[in-house]
Order: sequence, then structure tokens, then C-alpha cells
Amino acid sequence: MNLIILPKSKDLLDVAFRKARKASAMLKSERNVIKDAKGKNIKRIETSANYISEMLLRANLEFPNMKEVNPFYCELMESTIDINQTLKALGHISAERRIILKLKGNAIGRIKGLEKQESTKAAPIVKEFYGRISGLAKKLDKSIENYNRSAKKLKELPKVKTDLPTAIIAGYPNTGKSTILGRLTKSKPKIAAYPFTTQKLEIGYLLHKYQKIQLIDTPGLLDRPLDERNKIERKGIAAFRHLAEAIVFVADPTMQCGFELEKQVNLFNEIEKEFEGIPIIVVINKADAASKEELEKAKKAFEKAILEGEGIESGLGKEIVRIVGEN
Ligand SMILES: Nc1nc2c(ncn2[C@@H]2O[C@H](COP(=O)(O)OP(=O)(O)O)[C@@H](O)[C@H]2O)c(=O)[nH]1
Ligand SMILES: [Mg+2]
Repeated sequence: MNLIILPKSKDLLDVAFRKARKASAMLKSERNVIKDAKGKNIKRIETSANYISEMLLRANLEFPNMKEVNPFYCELMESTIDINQTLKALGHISAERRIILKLKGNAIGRIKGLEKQESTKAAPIVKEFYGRISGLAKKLDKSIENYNRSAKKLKELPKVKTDLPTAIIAGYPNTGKSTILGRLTKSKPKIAAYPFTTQKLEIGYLLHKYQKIQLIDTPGLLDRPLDERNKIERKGIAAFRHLAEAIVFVADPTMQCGFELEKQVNLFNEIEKEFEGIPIIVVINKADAASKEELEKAKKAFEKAILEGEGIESGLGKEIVRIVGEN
């Protein structure tokens, strides 16, 4: 997500006042003393207030509307940030912004109302205005901090396409998931960080006729038993339910991956339960390297599986397109 990180109040004010000084100095001097004082001091107020207001407004505008967020991201947001606290911080920021704009209007009004002989009264009005917005901005620091903490986390959410038909790849480490993704999508996968795992998602796109299908490998997520995860990680895993039209489960019959077939079957059963209703395509990979016995055993364990070794594009690619690509 593209979100602004707000400066602390001190920095916000420093920049605002510097911009105000500059903008007012850029105005050409007026011969008429009161006109000159009014023009320059109003410029200082306008420039400083508008800058702060724009920054604060951006935080509110850029933050996603929770009612419109895609369910996948919604679930990820719920498990990575405290949404209520963040919305409260944004509410505070928005309220203070409105007060700053009101103070701006008042101060400008007072300057405009000054009489001819009152030109020296303009600068003190600005000073008073600066003092008041400084006080207001400082009170915002806690909310800015809370908002920023969430914004930083949201900025790190993976950029997956929620509008493309998508298949998620699962299976124990070293069963060949990345290899399959690479072969199916032919281009180097995009890498995206995902909360709850130190590893990165690998995202590739399978092109079939006019259709583009998103394939996501999920190292660190769907590659070990779910009961080893804490509640928040489970939510991060469950979020894929909103994204996946199909799951590709990769099994390794050779034991080269280091996990017995029974364990792999258990993981399959867990995933099937977790993603109930979403079709799972099982791939028995490394068919080229497996012995006859290993293959037979794997085929028995996973009925209806697709065998893969060489020529992966053929069977699996077609099956993904058949299941995922029809809508
Ligand atoms: N013999 C054979 N080896 C494979 C096959 N697919 C992957 N491998 C090897 O298995 C190892 C793990 O593959 P990788 O794609 O990184 O597995 P991942 O951890 O599931 O992503 C690598 O050394 C691959 O070269 C295959 O079809 N046949
Ligand atoms: Mg991998």
C-alpha cells in the first residue's frame, strides 16, 4: 500500500515555518506599509497552515477505506495492525487538522481587519498563530506515532493482484515448488515480503491465450504443519482463502526433500481442511528421479495426482487453466 509516513510534529512545524518564511520573502515588497504587512503575514499563515493540513490530510486520504478493501488484504490488515487504534489516530489527526484550518481563517481575518496605522500588529498575530498550531501539532505526536507504526506495516504487505485468477502453491520445502513455478511461468518470479514469514513470496504469471493466472509460492507458510503456527500466523495463512481459486500441492516421492511421504500426506490433509471448498491439484514431482516403488506408493497416497518431472507445462499447466481459468 502506498501510504505517507508523517513527520514528527517538530519536523512538520520546522518545514511548515521554513516554507512560510520563503513564500513570504518571495512576495515583492509593497510601498504601502499596511498592505505590505498584511500580504506577507497572511502568506506566512496560509503557507504554514496549508502545508501541515495537506500532510495530515494525505494520511487520511491514502488510508484504505475498510469497507472497500479486498478481503485478502482486510484479513492481512487485521492480523498485522490494530485497525481501531489506527482509525482513532487518524480521526484525531483529522480533527486537529480542521482546528488548524479554523485558526488559519481567524488569524487571516484579524490581519485583514487591521487599520492603516496598525501594521506592526500583523507579525504578532502570526506569532500567536504559530504558537497555537505548535501546541496543537505537539499534541498529535502520539497519534502520528500510532498511525506511522501501522502505515509502515501496511506498506510492507505483499503486492499481489487481487483481480487475477490465482493458484497458491503448497508442499514441504525442497519438494520442487519454486522449480515448478519457474517452469510454468517462464519468467523470473517477483518477490514480495509477507508478514509472519522471514521468507518471501514468489509470484509468477502463467499466460494462457488471453488469460493471465497468478501463481504464488508461499515458502515458510504452507510448507509445514499448521498446528506449529500461532493464531496470528494462522490468520495470515487463512487470508489466502480469499485469493486462491486453486491450490497446487507439491509432493516429493523420492524423500530427497527430507520429509517422509506420510508427513506430506498429513500436510495435504491439513491444507485440504484449512481451505475447504477450494480445489487442490496434487503434483507428484520428481517423477524422473523416483523409483518405481516410490512412485507407486505416492500414487496410492495421492489418488488423482498429476505426475511431473520433465515437461511440467503440459499436465499441470493445463489443469490449472482448467480449474482457475474458466471464470
Ligand atoms: N530430479 C528432480 N529434481 C527436482 C525436480 N524439481 C525440483 N527438483 C530439485 O529439488 C530441489 C528443490 O527444489 P525447489 O524448487 O527449490 O523446492 P522448493 O523448496 O519446494 O521451492 C532442487 O535441487 C531442484 O533442482 C524434478 O522434477 N526432478
Ligand atoms: Mg522454494
